[in-house]
Amino acid sequence: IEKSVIMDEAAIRRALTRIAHEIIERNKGIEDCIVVGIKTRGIYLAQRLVQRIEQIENVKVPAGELDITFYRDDLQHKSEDAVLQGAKLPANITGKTVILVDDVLYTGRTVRAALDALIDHGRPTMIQLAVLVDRGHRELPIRPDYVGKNVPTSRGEIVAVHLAEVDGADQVTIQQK
Ligand code: 3GP
Ligand code: 5GP
Ligand code: MG
Repeated sequence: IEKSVIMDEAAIRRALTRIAHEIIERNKGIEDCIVVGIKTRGIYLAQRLVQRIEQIENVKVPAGELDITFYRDDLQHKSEDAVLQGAKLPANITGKTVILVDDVLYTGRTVRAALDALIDHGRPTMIQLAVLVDRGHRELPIRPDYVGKNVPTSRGEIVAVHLAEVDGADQVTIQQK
């Protein structure tokens, strides 16, 4: 099977540094912002963004986590509903800007479930979305505010995101299913 590297360690590092700056610029600082990572790899990407933003702005940034899974636990989830499994969110998200972070944006169903969970929890002033890879094929009217890399894919391809914290090294690859 042919597998090609679409982001190496440096590309991931630069994309996250750029997104950190974009987040700060868009929000005119980072006051009243919370960074929330989605399940496995989104959580580590969120942590890395928080580190960079804290370095640049010299303030503490609150972080949170959401665990969203599909009813049917396979990778051909296409149209299954995404549901919340668990959440670790700051006590009060009302009046805050929540920046959701995920590794790959595909149909948008995961983000929709994340929006549900956030809105159950309080009333954020604004919710923004940051993803490392947007691979297209949206099934819902959801778009990211910050994108590491736009990767046009066919439905038969798989984008594999490897992060040092989970996989031992940073790399994004694309391959046929
Ligand atoms: P993640 O938890 O870090 O996001 O869904 C479990 C893992 O399988 C995900 O890791 C994701 O990287 C990977 N994966 C690859 N292709 C798909 C897909 O089409 N759908 C889902 N839900 N996960 C996929
Ligand atoms: P969506 O709900 O937008 O279809 O899919 C988003 C979630 O599913 C992300 O959290 C992501 O981990 C996972 N996902 C969907 N497609 C892919 C893919 O091609 N590669 C990887 N790594 N994850 C995917
Ligand atoms: Mg993910």
